[in-house]
Amino acid sequence: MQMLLGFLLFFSQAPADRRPDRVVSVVAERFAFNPSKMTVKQGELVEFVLASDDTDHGFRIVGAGIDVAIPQQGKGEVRVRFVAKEKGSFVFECSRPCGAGHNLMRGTLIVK
Ligand SMILES: [Cu+2]
Repeated sequence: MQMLLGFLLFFSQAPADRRPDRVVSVVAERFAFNPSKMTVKQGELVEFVLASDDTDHGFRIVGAGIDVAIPQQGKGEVRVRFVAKEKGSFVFECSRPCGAGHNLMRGTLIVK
C-alpha cells in the first residue's frame, strides 16, 4: 500500500497517526470516476481510497499538489490523505493516459 500526503495552496499535510474524519472510496474505470462528485467539509481530514476497475489510472487534484497512480485492477489500491483547508470547488482528473476518453475522466471535489 502506498500513501501519499498532498498539500499546497488549499490542502495541508495530514498527520499519519490521526484517524481520518471521512473516508471516501473512489473507483476509476474507462472513462470515469465513481463517484465523480464528492463533498467534504473544510478542516476535516479526508482519506481517499482509490482503486481501478480496469487499467492503470491516475488521480490528480488540480492545483492541490496531489497526483497519485492508481494501480490496475487486482493490483491493490492507493490511499491519499489531506486536510481541505479552503472552501471551494476543485477539479480532479485522471493523470495517466488510459485511452480515447482519458481527457473526459474528471470530477469535482467540493469543500464547504
Ligand atoms: Cu486516464
